[in-house]
Amino acid sequence: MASVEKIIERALQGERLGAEEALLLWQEAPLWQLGQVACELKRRVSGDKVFYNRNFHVEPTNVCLFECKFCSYRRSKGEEGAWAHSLEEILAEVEARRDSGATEVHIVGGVDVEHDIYYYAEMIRRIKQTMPTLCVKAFTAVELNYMIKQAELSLEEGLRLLKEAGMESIPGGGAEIFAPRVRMAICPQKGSAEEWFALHDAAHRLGIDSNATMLYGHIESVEERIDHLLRIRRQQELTGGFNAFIPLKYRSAHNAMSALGETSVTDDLRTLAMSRILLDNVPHIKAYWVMYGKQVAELALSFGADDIDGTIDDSTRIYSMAGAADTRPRMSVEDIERMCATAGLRAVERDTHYNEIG
Ligand code: V47
Ligand code: SF4
Repeated sequence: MASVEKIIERALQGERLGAEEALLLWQEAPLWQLGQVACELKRRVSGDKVFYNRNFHVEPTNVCLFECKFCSYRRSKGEEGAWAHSLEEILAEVEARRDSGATEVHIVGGVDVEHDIYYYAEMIRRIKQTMPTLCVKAFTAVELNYMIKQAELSLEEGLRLLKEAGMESIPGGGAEIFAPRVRMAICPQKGSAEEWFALHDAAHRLGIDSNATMLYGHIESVEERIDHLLRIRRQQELTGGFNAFIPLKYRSAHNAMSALGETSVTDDLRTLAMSRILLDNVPHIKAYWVMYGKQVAELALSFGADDIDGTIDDSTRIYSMAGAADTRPRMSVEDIERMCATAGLRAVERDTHYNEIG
C-alpha cells in the first residue's frame, strides 16, 4: 500500500484518491500536512478569495413529521417551543429586509404535513414579488421528496413547479450520513441515500443547482465519512450541479443523542481538509460559521474552506437550539472582511450561484 507521502504527492498532482488512500491519509497524516495540501488545492480553485453572501433564513415551521435523533429543533404540533409562521408573517420578515442588500433567502423547516407543494410554490412566488432580486434557495431534499410525493408528482414535475415559482437553488441538508447503518440509527424515517441523490440529480438536470452536506461527529466511522464523500463525488461526475460541500458538525445540546457529546476541533479541521482533498470536482468547501462558531470558522480557512456562508442577520435557530454559542447569529460585511484578512485572505461577495458581486 502507498505511503502517506506518496498519497499526498498524488493529491498535489491533481490525481483522484480512492477509498483506501483516503483512509490512510485520514488516519495517519499529520494535521499540519493535511492543512497544507488542502490550502494548496483551495488556492488553485479560488486563489486568496473567501466567498460570502448577504443572506437570511426563513424557517416557516419547526413542527416536523419525522423525529431524527440528532435534531434539537423539531417539535410536535402544540408542544412547547413549536412555531408555524403564517404566510403573512413570512412575507413581513422578507419585507423588513427589502433594503438590506440581501441577495439570498435560505428557506428550510420541518417536514410539514399541514401545507402542500402548492402552498410552498405560492410562498416562493410571494417572496419574489416582495423582493424580486432575491435568490430563493429552498427546502432540503427530504422536505422536497415529501411534498412532491404527497402531491403525486414526479420529481421532475414537482421541481419544475417550484422552479417556475422562483426557486433557483436547493440547500444541502438532509444528507446526514449516507451509509444505511447510520441512517437507520439516527434518522430512520428520512429516506435512503438513493432518494436524496435522485432529488439532486433531477434538480441539476433541470438547471437548479444545489449543495451537499455531511452531518459528522456522532456514531459514524471514518470509512462511512469517506463513503459519503465519494458518493457525492460520483454524483458530481454525472450532473456537475453541486456548488459547495458543507461538513456539519454534530452539535449535542437538547436532543436524543446528547450523551455522545461533540467531536474535537482537530477532527473538524481534519474533516474539512479531507473534504477538500477528496472532492476534487466540487468547487467550494463551506465552513458554516453559525455551526462552528466564528473562531473555528476562521481556522477552517487554513484547512481548505473557501466559503463561510453569509451575514445571516439573526434569522436561524437550528444551531442555537443545538448548542451553538451564538444565540443571535449575525455577521456584518466588515466582520467577515476582518475575519478573512486575519487569515491572510480576501473576502469576496458572491451570489447563490457563486457569481462575484461588485
Ligand atoms: O439536514 C440538524 C443539520 C441540516 C443538527 O446548503 C444538525 O448552504 C448539527 O443543511 N447538529 C440543515 N447539525 C442545515 C443545512 C445547511 C446549513 C447551512 C448551509 C446550507 C447550504 C445547508 O442541519 C440538517 C442536519 O444535517 N442538523 N440538527 C445538530 N444537532
Ligand atoms: Fe425534522 Fe429535519 Fe429535524 Fe429531521 S432534521 S426531525 S427532518 S426538522
